[in-house]
Amino acid sequence: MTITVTTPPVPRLAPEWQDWLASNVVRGCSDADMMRTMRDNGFDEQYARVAISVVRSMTERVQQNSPSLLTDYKADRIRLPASPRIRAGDREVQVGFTMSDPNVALLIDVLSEDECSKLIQLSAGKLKRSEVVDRKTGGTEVSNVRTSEGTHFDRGENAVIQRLEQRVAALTGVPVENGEPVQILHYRVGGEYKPHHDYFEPADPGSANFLKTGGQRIATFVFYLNDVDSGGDTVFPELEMGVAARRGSAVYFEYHNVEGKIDPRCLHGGAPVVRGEKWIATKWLRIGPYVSA
Ligand SMILES: O=C(O)CCC(=O)C(=O)O
Repeated sequence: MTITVTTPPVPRLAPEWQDWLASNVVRGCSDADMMRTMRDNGFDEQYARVAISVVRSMTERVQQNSPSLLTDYKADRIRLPASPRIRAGDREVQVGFTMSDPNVALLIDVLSEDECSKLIQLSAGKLKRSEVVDRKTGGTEVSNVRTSEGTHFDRGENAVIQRLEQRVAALTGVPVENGEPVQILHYRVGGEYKPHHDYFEPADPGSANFLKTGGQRIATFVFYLNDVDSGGDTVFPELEMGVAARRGSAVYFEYHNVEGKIDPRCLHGGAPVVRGEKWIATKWLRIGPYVSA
């Protein structure tokens, strides 16, 4: 008699996790750190160990043979479909304009009036002075560069956030898991966010700490939750362009050029509010799955 032993197929590691492991190896992360994150995300320990060792050995070989392949993320073209009206999951969205080099788009009616009001209402009681990244230490600090108050919602925290995240994923093709928690910001008269970059500057000593949780940022959505009476545009000084805050619309921009290099022309800021107030929701997208530290 012949006994055939069959072993169940080993599930394939999702491409996002392969990318996440590879980018961590490139950054010099230890196996123990990667293991901890995979375990926290429900991976079996033995499976995670094998996955880390396979991706590490493949990545190190590529690193030796063609180092340029691993250095950067490449934005070939804007991650949004080219059409005046596009489907964003459960909602049809109007495209106000798109530009490439660098990739920027204005999206109209991405959030309904009710959704905007709900996000404001849910945030109102829990706002704290906003902070900025400390580029030396990898911590955060209060600074006059950013004079807003803010709070955040964890991924999937409520129904409006879930819809927003699904729309972002449908528009960009970037998985929900690669999104940072939605930040809600409130600016009063005079409140502003001086021009800055949202990516973590590779040369800064503090960046390594932020890169641990999903790799480099690749794109931003700024959703406008109210109309601002005067001022408060999102400004792009290098592009000589400003986007007015209009309830329900969003400006989307990416940070990498067609050569896969970070393009500093995505410099942007929130101009001072002159009259009224400004509420926005910011969503940053990472190259790999984001797991908060
Ligand atoms: O306030 C704005 O319009 C821009 C906000 C911003 O730059 C950010 O949150 O990174």
